[in-house]
Amino acid sequence: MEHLKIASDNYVAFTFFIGTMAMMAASVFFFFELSSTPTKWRTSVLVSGLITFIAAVHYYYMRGYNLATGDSPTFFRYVDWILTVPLMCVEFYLITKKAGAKQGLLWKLIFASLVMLVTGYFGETIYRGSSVIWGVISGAAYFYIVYLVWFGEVSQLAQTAGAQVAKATKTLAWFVLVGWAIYPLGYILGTPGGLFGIQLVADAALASHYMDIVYNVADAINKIGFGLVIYSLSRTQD
Ligand SMILES: *C/C=C(C)/C=C/C=C(C)/C=C/C1=C(C)CCCC1(C)C
Repeated sequence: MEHLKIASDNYVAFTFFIGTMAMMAASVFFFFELSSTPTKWRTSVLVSGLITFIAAVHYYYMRGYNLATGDSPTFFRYVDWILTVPLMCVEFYLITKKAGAKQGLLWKLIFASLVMLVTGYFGETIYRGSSVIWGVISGAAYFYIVYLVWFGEVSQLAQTAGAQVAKATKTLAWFVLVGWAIYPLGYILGTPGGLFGIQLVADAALASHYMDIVYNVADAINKIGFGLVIYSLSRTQD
């Protein structure tokens, strides 16, 4: 086996390693806490663990890929997101289900998240030259999700699902509005002319390094933080 050296100022590799470990630790935590979780919250906490577990496996691969090639693991990144973001939509559905959430709402959220991610993938890979257009379409799908969780069905249902569910949903809505908004920043930094034709980082290699750091930090906040909100909801009286 070859031993690869990591420079002490290689922050990209650093965040991939920390990301892997943090996702693993969070998964162990959520899975072990399941046995002491009230039955009605068990599926929600299980899904929190699945989200960080899927991310842990992908981070393990992304870490190795980045270490071996120095490149951005765009493919693994998007496979991870395509599996985990719909699961975050499932979380919204599960906690509002008792207040009457229909499956139609779940499909709306999942569909919007897939449009957001597939168009983002196009902009980062096959159609890099038109990353602005794809970014805008992806952004529209993102704002639709923001709308659903802040003003639409999700928020309306949460109001009638008890004080604790309402509070948790509001916190999760903040994650979507602020935490998820970090991703388009990474996209703008990493794609050519990402900000409506303005190239923020001229050096392409450097641009993709910045993008990875931004995505890695965002993933840790959004996957582990999101899961912990669900976990604390499971420890309330609601
Ligand atoms: C665990 C992973 C999560 C929560 C990933 C979320 C990803 C996004 C919210 C990505 C959004 C994007 C845009 C809104 C526009 C540019 C392209 C994307 C895909 C980076």
